[in-house]
Amino acid sequence: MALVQFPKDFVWGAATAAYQIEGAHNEDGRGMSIWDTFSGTPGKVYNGDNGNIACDSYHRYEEDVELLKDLGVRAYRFSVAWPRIYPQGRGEINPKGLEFYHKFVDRLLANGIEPMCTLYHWDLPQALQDEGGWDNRATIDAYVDYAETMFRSFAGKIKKWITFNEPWCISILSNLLGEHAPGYRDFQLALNVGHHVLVAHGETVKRFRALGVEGEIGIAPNTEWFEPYSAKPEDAAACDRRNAYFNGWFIEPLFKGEYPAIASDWYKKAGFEPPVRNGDMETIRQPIDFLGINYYTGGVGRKGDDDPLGFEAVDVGFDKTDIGWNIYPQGLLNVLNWIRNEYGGIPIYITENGACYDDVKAEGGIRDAKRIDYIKKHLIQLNRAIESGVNVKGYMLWSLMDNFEWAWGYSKRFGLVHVDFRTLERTKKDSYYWYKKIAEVGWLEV
Ligand code: JJW
Repeated sequence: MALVQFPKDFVWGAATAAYQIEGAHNEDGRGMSIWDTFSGTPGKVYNGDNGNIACDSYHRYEEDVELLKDLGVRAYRFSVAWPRIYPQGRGEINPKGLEFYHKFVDRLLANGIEPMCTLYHWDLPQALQDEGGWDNRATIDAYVDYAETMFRSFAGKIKKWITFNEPWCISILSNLLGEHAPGYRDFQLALNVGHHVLVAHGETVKRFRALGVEGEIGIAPNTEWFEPYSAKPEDAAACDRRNAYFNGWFIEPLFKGEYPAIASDWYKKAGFEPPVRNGDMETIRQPIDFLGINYYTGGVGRKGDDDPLGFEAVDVGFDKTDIGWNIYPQGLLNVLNWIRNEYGGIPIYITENGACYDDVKAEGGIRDAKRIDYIKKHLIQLNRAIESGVNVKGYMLWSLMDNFEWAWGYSKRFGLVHVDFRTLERTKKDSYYWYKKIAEVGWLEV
């Protein structure tokens, strides 16, 4: 038996996002977002599910804070619905929207839980999408103004800010693969969106500094890691391209002010380039206070001919979670080592990691041993990174509770807390009690 010990001041937390939990889609002046539109379009979301009610956290936030309090976490990562603050994306502020988040944040603070606020977790106001969304540079200005409104309104209350959740999903998944809102399939559009999101991030960091906001600001890219199937150089090169396409594209510009050549050369050959204007890359390279890392999966890959990247994943028999993703804990260590080696000692928060498993309901509880096992294995790799000197400050487990899992609707559960989506009743799973102990003592036994 060995003890895996985390630093004394390590921040244990849990995460959610507005559209996935809040519900109250048409209350108190909230405007429409692209996810209302997308989930209202037949065939886009499993079972025709939508976030109209979700976990009803808009009304049940006191109960949710109680769950966090009892869980014993020091931080809660949540997101703000932009269309609650600016129903049309810009212009008139909706005071009821601000009021809701003030009541909620006050409640967190009163319970000793530090708010970590994501400004954009995919729910773009539909009014802005109607003008082209992130393809239109005017959306950058609207976003920075929304961010400033939040900084001013929550000065002294919220001290950790995340500009964007998962730029790869905002651009590629939503505009090339068509799986998420707004659901397009156009690579040039995806590159435009990704670039404008990064510029909006940089402009927001500039505004944050100019306003002298007390606190820290960062961004939360999602990462995956692929290692080569064989020692053949072409397999290594294929994985380098895959990692550059998924991870480097959205991380390298933050630190080096350049897109990774490994990917951009490839795209250029195919006739695609990001729409970089003078000064953009300098803007994107604004120093940030921390980097958020979301990590769930990865695997093994090699050179392949069918895919535009010249890459193919190889199934080498990894166990998978119920969402079909490989369980590859060492990929988390590889991502963290890569960041440290390439970009230095930036403080890092794991802003998402967690596991999708269906319930195992049993007498007296919900026996989600597989979720516990997944989290444990990732925490061990995280500990190896910390012991190796990677500057990891905290871990925000996805998710506090089962919620609307985007294109999968309510069919995929990531929560420490089970939610019955008919009655909205919350039930603590075994993993909740297990994580509570970790958050309390700061170590685990393996
Ligand atoms: C990849 C599907 C190809 C969320 C993906 C789909 C590929 C046709 C979980 N992270 O709910 C990644 N999540 O809101 C943010 N992360 O490709 C938070 N990444 O299809 C969680 C989905 C995801 C994905 C889902």
